[in-house]
Amino acid sequence: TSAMAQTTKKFVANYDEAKIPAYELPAALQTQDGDPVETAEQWNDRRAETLRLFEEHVFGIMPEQRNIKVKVVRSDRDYRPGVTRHELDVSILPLDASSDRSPLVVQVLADVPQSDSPAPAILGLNFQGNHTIDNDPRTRIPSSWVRDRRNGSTDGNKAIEAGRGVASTRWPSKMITDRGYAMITVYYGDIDPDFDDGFENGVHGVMPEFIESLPEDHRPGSIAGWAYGLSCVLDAIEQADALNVDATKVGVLGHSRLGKTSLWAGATDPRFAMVISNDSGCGGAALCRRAIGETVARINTSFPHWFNDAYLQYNENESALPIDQHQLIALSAPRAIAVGSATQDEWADPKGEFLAWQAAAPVYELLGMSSDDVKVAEDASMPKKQSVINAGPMQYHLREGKHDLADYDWECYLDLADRTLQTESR
Ligand code: GTR
Repeated sequence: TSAMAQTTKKFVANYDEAKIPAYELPAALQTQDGDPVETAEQWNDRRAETLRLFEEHVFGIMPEQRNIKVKVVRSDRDYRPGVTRHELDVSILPLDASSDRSPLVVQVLADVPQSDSPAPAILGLNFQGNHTIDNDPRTRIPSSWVRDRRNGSTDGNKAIEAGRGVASTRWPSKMITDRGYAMITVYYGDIDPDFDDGFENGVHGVMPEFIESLPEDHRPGSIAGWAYGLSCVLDAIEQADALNVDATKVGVLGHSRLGKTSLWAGATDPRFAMVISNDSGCGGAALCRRAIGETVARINTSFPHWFNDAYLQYNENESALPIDQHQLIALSAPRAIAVGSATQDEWADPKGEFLAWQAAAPVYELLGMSSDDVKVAEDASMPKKQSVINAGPMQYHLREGKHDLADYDWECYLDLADRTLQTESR
């Protein structure tokens, strides 16, 4: 019976390069009408077109307007010598100022090196709560939904004391502030809970009129919601002088589903000076058309709420997509971009991430990357483990090890920040 066929059809991931279907990537530098894109000005239009394609076919649409309020709720000077730990509340308010709907309150943690001049920063969402980044007993524990970890660090879907510090290896705050950067982090579930809630909760819940005004296929999934939240946090960084962070030098970082999110945040918000994708894989930096490891069909089955409904039509039909992921990377041009992969992370297709990074280089070239740097990017082959390719504002690295955000990854990202975010004033 067909019911039988459905229940027995299991997804088996392909990891064999020889079984990758023949494919051709969409040209980043050609309009949908087939016109070549040869100048920076023409790229402006092509960029807008590309952004719209990702909104309509992949992530969904969020409003251009944002309305936030920021309050500093804690400033712990010399949390470590020379570093202030701040906690902020960022309220995401309804777009219509006359609405009486309650705002969504997002908790931000920021470790900022003390200095006369505002610090550059790396902003990244975390998976388990700000209290999980170290053992600080004062850090607030989120009251929003968390994934039940079944390991004592949560109580069902509630975050608890026992979770303090459990994610500390991913957030090497001392390394970051020693190098002169602020580390700013937010629990992603404060912005939108990571389950299919039909737009009820989180940031979608603040703007029901907007969401209902969109065609159903274009309504925003969670990745679009999380990325919008990151823009709201950047608004807060701009507004909160007490933080002493330079909002023009903020890199946005994310791991895995949150790496998909940082790429989309970098695409939708050009104020992010640097964009960092760590092991982002399918829907992030990895080319969809290779269909190796996690595929569009698989991700739409496990996590349909991350994307819009239009994305479903590309299940086992990747070549029908009007874009591929090199164009998501290219939307960050000419800003600094880092793509990091890990050797044992085949599910995220390290090679597909590398090829997408490489295929974005022509857009960087059009926007001024030097021909020497273009040559480095275009001539490179997949690097060996624990090595880095630097081509102007573009960086790719392959870490040895599993799907994770590790010190080596951070070192690579901070090196790129040193090359691209720092100025004489510091
Ligand atoms: C996996 C998912 C990946 C990646 C990962 C993560 O289950 O298949 O796309 O996003 O979760 O976010 O850790």
